[in-house]
Parts: sequence; structure tokens; C-alpha cells
Amino acid sequence: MNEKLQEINNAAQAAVAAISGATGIKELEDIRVEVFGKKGTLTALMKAMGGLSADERPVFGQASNAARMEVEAALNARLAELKAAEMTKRLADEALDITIPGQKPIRGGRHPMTIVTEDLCKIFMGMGFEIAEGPEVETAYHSFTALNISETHPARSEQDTFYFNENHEFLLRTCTSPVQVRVMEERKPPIRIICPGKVYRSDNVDATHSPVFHQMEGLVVDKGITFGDLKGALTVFARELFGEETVVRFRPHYFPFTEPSGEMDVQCFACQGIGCRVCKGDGWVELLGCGMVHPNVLKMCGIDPDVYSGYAFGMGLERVAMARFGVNDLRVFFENDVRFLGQFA
Ligand code: 2NL
Repeated sequence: MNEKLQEINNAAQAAVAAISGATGIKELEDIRVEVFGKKGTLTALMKAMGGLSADERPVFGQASNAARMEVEAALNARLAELKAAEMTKRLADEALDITIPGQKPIRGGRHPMTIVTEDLCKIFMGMGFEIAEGPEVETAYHSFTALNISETHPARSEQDTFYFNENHEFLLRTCTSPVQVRVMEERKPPIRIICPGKVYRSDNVDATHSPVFHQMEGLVVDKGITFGDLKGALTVFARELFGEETVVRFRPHYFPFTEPSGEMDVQCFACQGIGCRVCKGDGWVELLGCGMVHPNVLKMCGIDPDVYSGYAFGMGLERVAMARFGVNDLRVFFENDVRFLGQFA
């Protein structure tokens, strides 16, 4: 009998030792099965109760009960410990430090040429103009012929224009006029459009030249359009762009596609006409070219010049941007140096 009690005690102590050495929950469950399972060590010993006398039974029963409870308590205590350790580890592993300062995202902004283009579009849209766009690869017909530019005009030369083939059929547009030609070909007046976009000329890069630059042209065609309409609209435009007090002047000029033609200057916004570096001492800054659409151009675009008349104008947007942002070298608009561009974000 004492031997049996000793065996129970030994089995219980062995189990408790194994439990305290267990390093994982799975290992603990294995021990539980080894001890209390069908073929478990304590289970086997307790089955031996059958062979005991009536006096021995309660003693053995008490001892085996005590052993079972001791082992169960050890199992449960170790399980709680391991679960707590697992939770502590997960909390450490998955910790999120919400006090770390966030990373400030780099914010982009509009390119200065985009700012100027959109500002001009807004001004003209306010006067009822629509925005029209067209291809950058153009035909010589839409670029020159339809604009009353003669076969021998220097604008057509290889010196000035990027051609795609020997017969000078296709080219990179040198102005946005072909967009206006296409609109006139496709629609009947009234037409009131502006055409912003990239244009290309065979120029070397310097502070005031680039083989790619931006232009905005405008065209109004309807019955009874006069030079007075041109002067009125462009004066309002200059005042919206440079301020209500802006003074403008029109000088005669020549373009093959307009007659009469002119150029519009604004009184220098930097010195109010006194003469400074911005206006090169002149007091005036040239802003755009303009004129009444030549009857030949209207005719070639399928519009009867005896019924309709129109005015057109064109300006370089880099010039406007340079004036607006006080820049004296247009290369900054193409170099994409973020130290420059970042100032517009
Ligand atoms: C300038 C001058 C100008 C036009 C562009 C034009 C377009 C058609 C018909 C007639 Cl479809 N004219 N455009 C007219 C006058 C001047 O631009 O110095 N641009 C930078």
C-alpha cells in the first residue's frame, strides 16, 4: 500500500516538474494527456484502486485525489503564465508608437506655366470664349497655306520649322493658329475661342528662346465684328491680368493672316512707364499681336468674308509668366528644378 502511495506521489512530482519546465502551451497540453489521458501515468495508477482492500481504498482515494488536484493546479497555473507571456510578447512585437511624429508628405503644386495658362483661360472664359485644342503634329496646309502665308515666306523654312519629311507635308506646329483654322473649317460662326498650347520652332536655347514654348491665340468670328471689338476685349483682358489701372496702346504691325494688324503694349507694370530694366527703359512692354482676320483666311476656311468678319490675337505665355513672376530667364520653366518649382506649390 505504501508503495502505491509512493508511486502516485512520484508520478505527481514528475508531472509537476515537467509542467514547470514546459515552455509552450502545446507542450503543456501534451503533458496533460501524458498524465490524465486514457493511458496517462496517473490514470493508470488510479485504475489500480480496484485491487485494494476496503480500508486501503479511502486512503489511496484521498492521496490520488490530492495528487490529481496538485497536478491540475500546476497545469492551470503554468497555462496562465504561458498565456500571459504570450500576450506580453505580442504586445511588444505589435507595439505601435503613436507618439512618433508623422512624415510630412511632399505636396506638389501647379507648374508656373500651368498657373498662367489657367489664369488667362479664366479671364477669356469670363468674356464668353471657349477653349479649343488641336494636334501638335500639323500639316503645312493648316499651319501656313490656310493662314495666307506664301510659299516663299521665311516661316516655312527648315531654318525655323521642324518638319517630319522631305516634302514638308507634316511639321510640329509653330503656333496654335492651325487649331483655329480647324475650328473654322468645322463650325459656322459665331466663333469665340482661345487656343492655349505648346508650339515648336527651330531655335537655340537662351534666356528668351526655347525650341518648345507656349502660346495662346484667340479668335472671334461673327457678323459685324470690328477693330473696336478687338480693342475693347484686349484692353479688358490686359486690365484683368495686370490690374484695373493698366494702360495699353496699339501700334500698327504686319501679319499675313490679319489686315489690319497691330501689336498691343501695356505700360510697364514695374515702373508705371518711367523706364526700367523690365521694359528696357522704354516704359512699355509688348504683350501680344492682333488684327482683323484676313478675308483670304476666312475664305480658305469656308467662311464668307462678305457676311462675316473677325479678329484674332496671339501671345507667348512664357513672356506673360516672366512678367507675372519677375523672372528674366525662361529656361527656369523647362529645367524643372524643384527649388524653383517648389516656390509655386
Ligand atoms: C504673335 C501674333 C497673332 C493671330 C496670331 C490668327 C489666327 C487665325 C487667323 C488670323 Cl486662324 N490670325 N492669329 C493673329 C494675329 C497675331 O499672333 O505675336 N503671337 C505670339
